[in-house]
Amino acid sequence: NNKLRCRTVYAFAREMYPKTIKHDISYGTAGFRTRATDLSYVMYRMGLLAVLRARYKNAVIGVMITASHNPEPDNGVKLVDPMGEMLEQSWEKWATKIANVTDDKLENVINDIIAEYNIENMNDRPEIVIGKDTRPSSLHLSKAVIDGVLAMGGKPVDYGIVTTPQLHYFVVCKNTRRAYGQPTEDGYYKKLTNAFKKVRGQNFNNGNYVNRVLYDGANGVGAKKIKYLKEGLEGSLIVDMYNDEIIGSGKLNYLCGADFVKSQQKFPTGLPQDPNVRCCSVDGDADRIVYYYLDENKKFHLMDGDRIATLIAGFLKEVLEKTGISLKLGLVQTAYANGASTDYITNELKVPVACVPTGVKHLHHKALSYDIGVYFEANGHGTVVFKNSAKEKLRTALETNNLSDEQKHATERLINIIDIINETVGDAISDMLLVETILHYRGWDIKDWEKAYTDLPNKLLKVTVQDRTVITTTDAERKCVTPEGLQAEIDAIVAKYPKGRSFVRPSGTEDVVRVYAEASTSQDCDKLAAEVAKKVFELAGGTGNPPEI
Ligand code: G16
Repeated sequence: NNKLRCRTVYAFAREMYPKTIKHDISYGTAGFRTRATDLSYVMYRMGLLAVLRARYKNAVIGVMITASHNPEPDNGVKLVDPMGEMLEQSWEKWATKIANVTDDKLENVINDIIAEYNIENMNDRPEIVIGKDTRPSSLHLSKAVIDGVLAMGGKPVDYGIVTTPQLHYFVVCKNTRRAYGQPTEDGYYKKLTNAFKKVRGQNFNNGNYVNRVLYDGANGVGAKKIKYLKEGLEGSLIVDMYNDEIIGSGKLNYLCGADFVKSQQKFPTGLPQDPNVRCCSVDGDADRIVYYYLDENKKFHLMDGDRIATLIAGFLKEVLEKTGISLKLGLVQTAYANGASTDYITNELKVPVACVPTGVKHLHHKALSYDIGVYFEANGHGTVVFKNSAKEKLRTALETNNLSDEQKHATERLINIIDIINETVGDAISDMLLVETILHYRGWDIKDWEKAYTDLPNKLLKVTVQDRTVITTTDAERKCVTPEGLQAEIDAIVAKYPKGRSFVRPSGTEDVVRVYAEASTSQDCDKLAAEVAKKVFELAGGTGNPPEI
């Protein structure tokens, strides 16, 4: 049986999905990501790997086909571990190995994995849950994953077009035997909307809060799926949806979506420019969200992941205090977090804050070390995770009936709010419901929200270099180790600008080096970013035109 299967695996690989690309790719920040035309064999092989991983873990594993914020011609794939986490780091090297090996050595790598992890149950047929975004290429790439799963003897469960966080949710539902929820799209919408409506109650508006938000779907899966959510909200929140072009229009993430709004710091195309109206944008696979508005003078104001994190952490801290129950709350950020937000969290909210490298896998992992961990990247990717013991403590406190009325209310509120949150991974749609819940609770409009602190002007630039791996970093990416001398140059430049801060790192999803800068004025910030970008270009082998200062 096994022999027959092996023959199928390798015959398929050679005949249907031959490795056509010579250069190596690696499993980066969010799996493999490159031009869609280069990915068929990688997808097939990820199907194989997913089955091995599922057999090893004795659990359902997920495969998501998406390139999220990247342009439409790109695509990508990431594996989802049993509890919704990104693929465990020690397996990333196997993913890279299996993707890069020549067709005739594929068998050897698979045997190496089986030997390394002592996978004995090679006849098991584990379920592999598969989802894809709206990219036209996703269709045939998901077929390649399915073929890989079948060839290795797994059972593909194809969810079709879904958001990345929905796929994570399905995996967790299946692995918890439905304790987390029903592993269906309908189950997902019902879980979120029922919890949302319960917390909101009958008064849809409160103080300055109005229950209407403009929603930019980035012409992607987030636009398709919000329609179902809206039905379940039954008017408790009015979501006016924009940017829902048909699949294959080439408009995905184009001049719209969370990545465009955050990195360009601009209002997206397609939404009405009404003053002081609360707007939000999600990205191409709906795992990131940012909020923003235009004021009376058409000035753009951004509420990014840092703002969302501080809104959530401030709220949780307050409600937690009201419960009288002692649980450790913490917040996790990356080096991209605006310095003003970190000051606010530390000095005003007095919530412990940690800094980790870019990539949800790092943030998620760190957040799990708190009873309640809030994590967000500045780009709007994040969620809240609760330890099981923390949930248990809240439920037990409620059951024992020793709470005052205020404590009881606060505890109930917190328990209901857990169900609005997709704890499995950052989820734009669930995050939107959480933000709306908190703004409603506080009676705030978007301007009230903005008052908490003032962002330092900041800038994100991309520099193209011959080989971005020449840049290596340490200290949660805040310091550059190689090329030698670059960090000293950055330090010297930064020292010239009040409240200046800058760092550089190779992107894990695009073939560029990212440069981040912040300073006390926007002029200084622009100059600082440009100077650092120029140094990167000079010392790290820049290509094309050097950045201008
Ligand atoms: C992915 C990761 C994020 C990361 C972003 C940019 O987001 O999931 O954690 O912040 O890429 O990463 P990099 O700067 O390394 O290119 P997404 O939404 O594109 O999947």
